Amino acid sequence: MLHRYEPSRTAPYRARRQQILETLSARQAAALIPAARPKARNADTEHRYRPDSDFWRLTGFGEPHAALLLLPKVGERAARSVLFLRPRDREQEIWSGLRLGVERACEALGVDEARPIEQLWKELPTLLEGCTQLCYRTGVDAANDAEVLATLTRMRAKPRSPLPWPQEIVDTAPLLHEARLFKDAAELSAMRRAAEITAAGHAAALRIARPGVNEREVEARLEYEFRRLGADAPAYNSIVAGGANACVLHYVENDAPLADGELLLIDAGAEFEHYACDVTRTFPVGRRFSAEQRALYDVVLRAQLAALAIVRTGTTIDQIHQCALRALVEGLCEHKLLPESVDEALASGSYKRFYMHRTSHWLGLDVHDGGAYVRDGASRALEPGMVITVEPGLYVAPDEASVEPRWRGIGIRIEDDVLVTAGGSEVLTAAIPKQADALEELRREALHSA
Ligand SMILES: [Mn+2]
Repeated sequence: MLHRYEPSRTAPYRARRQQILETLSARQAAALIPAARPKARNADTEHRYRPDSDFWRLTGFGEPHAALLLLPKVGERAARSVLFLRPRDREQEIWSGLRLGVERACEALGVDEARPIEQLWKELPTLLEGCTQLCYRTGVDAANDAEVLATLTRMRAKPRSPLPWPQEIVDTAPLLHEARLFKDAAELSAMRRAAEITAAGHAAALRIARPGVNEREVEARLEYEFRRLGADAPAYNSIVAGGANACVLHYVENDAPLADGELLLIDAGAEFEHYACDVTRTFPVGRRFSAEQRALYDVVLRAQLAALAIVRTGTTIDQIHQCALRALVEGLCEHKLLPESVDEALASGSYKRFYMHRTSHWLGLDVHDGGAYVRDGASRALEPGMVITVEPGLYVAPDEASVEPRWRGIGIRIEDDVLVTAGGSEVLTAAIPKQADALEELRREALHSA
């Protein structure tokens, strides 16, 4: 158990805490970041535990029933990190697994102090003395919210205390999520591993997909590969959508048989050390794309490559979207799915019946990672260390009456993850094939070996 907490691995977490502590000291603010609470699935069964992303990024500690308190420099007292966690308990550990425990926490995690979680609310008022702000995210956990309010109310009731107390509760998200936008070396290494595992999963899925196989078998094969290679879990519910199911953007039933002549859209990514990968590929269930499938596939791929080509420092998230969108609309007009001109379609928004989502989102600990997309009222410019997805698609609903029947029921999305670097960008998921000819070749091989 303790191998999870090698002291040699604490450096990145310590550096991230240090960065936040400096900001907090400048504001005379403390930050309280609770661990996620285990969630019931049904009756007395819980979902598999997944740490809160903010808590994990600052601690690397994966147990529930814990909280990180970051305290600013106050007078002579240095800034410090205090971890509240469950004490060792032999009887409990027999049922639910070994605990790190209070005694070992400082060495294992590099925090300055460790205390039993049972003491958190009792000791918090004393620890917060001298702080004028408390950074804490309300609305996530009602029980914690009530305790935080009670704590501040208790402190307010001691008006003769010589030290100030927090008179403001400030959302932690702007502080912590802004930091999360810029990935450090350890984070990038986890994201690269998540991308490798995801590539293996997609390759395995491509090998077993064929007419008659159920979407759920493809899902299971993909996720088998994720887990086999060390992923925590899929980073989000895998989408394995044959044929017109791909026109449902968040299709997760994954329970229909695949049919020859249809496409299969797979949107699935591994989570490694709690960092997400997010990839979509679309390929024929049989050996070949039909003429219509190929025409739209090439439009989406062209749009994706055009958008990927402009990812660099200074490009805005909106420019990436506009670039992909224009290429998609050009293709829709070229193939007469839209009757008007490209500029008319862009102005009227008529394309939205085929492309109704945005092109990019931040990626990191959360698949739709935190962090502001808009700054000073304008779309934000990319900077080195940021990771985004680029994922244009086209979806022609099976009942789309405005187009010829031969186009209906085709859903295509192509999605990669891109790191913005000092010199340009790096596609983290480039190893997963997406050229139409390469996909047909892989399909021939897969079906041949059947
Ligand atoms: Mn995505």
